Amino acid sequence: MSETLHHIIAGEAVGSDAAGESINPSDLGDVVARYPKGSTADVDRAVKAARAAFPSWSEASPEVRSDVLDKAGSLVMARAKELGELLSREEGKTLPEGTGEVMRAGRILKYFAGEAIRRHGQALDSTRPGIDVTTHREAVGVFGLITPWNFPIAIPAWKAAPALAFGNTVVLKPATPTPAIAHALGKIIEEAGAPPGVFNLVLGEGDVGRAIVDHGDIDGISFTGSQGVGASVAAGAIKRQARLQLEMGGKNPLVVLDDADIEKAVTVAIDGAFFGTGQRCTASSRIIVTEGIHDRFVEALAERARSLRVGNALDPSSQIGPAVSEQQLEQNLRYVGIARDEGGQVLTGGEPLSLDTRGYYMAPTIIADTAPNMRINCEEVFGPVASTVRVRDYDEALEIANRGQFGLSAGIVTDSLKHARHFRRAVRAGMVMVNLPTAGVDYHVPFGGTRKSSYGAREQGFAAVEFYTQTKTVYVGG
Ligand code: UN1
Repeated sequence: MSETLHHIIAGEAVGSDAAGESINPSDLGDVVARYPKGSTADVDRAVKAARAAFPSWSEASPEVRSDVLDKAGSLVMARAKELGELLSREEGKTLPEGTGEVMRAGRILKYFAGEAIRRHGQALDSTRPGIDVTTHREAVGVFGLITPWNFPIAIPAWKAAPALAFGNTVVLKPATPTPAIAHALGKIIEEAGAPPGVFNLVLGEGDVGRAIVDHGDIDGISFTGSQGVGASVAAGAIKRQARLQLEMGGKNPLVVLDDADIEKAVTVAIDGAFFGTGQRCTASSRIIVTEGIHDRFVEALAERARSLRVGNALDPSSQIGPAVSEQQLEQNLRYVGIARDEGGQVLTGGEPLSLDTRGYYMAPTIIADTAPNMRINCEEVFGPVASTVRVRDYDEALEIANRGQFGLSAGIVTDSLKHARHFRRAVRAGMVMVNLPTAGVDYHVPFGGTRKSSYGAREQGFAAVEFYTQTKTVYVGG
């Protein structure tokens, strides 16, 4: 059964060309949805609708916005099974991952229902006697949200929910491979009572994103995606001085020290590297192992990787789903080839898999004996591919972990408090995980990285208020 989608503009279903197809990556014969390919004119209409809705939405009682988000969160959670299936069918993550992500989106909406009514201003003593100083958080205006396919409901939720909570209106452009689940979120936000124009959705391809970046009446842009596209979004946004937030790639190191419990280290590495088919910007893709544990750990890791069941995302026994698209699968395989040519040893995986249904399947891949500066250790693959690097000791592990252009998440597996504490302080990353996978984060705390992984204010939790509000400082004398 294939659904026909529309843009959501000013509360109306717009666009009926159904020129695009969203295909199930686990079963290429299954068309999940047909959608219209938006144009610059559709973006312009959506921005006009968002602008028109802004005054009354931003001036409404915070309770009104809180109620909409709370209800949207409840609706999302009540439909978690059905939406989780849709997500897994469209994106290819396993059913528990798909349903889990839907629940997470629901929680995010509910968290920001609370944030809407929490007091975010401050009252301070002036340095001059008899004067009061206060700061106020005001809505900014219209936000353009450009979101990726790998968390196709959680990321739209974690950008849209704070934007709406603080009184802004939005135009969302979801990633081309995953329009149906983003559309479902949009319909739920409408059903929860968001007035027409508060949440707009324009489906389509890269030119829709470009039109958002270039639109003179969009006040801020939040983007999650690749570093290359992020850089061009930044150039366009800065040219017209739009507010800007980018979440991009990672090449996240996981350090395993000699004193680590092998079982625990393998479990952490497998989760970080392969769950979600490795399609997480927070995935552990460089596993840096000290020499005392190296051989035993790498052998156990490869054995566990071989035992993972790759299959149709909708089959409950699958542990790893397919890559999202042909292009992504090709990229994964290309990087395996590059790593081989550079001298890496492919211990397991590295090949596409033919299963019962035709899909973009690939075996989880471990490439051992890699050197830190090989391309496989510098560039983001975004698939179920992890490399291992042998090091002498903690100091060398840290030095290698800190190399490269990215700095999103970094993990360490150790029982040494001394090394865990030092790593926490010395590693150059926005998020540090001790005895935990580099991926998998909470929704109520800041998310983001350093260097080329992120740009602008942090996302999520209490940090989101920075990006989605502007501060007014008020001085009152007698
Ligand atoms: C997670 O690790 O739970 O695109 C979230 C991504 C990140 C989200 C990761 N922005 O993969």
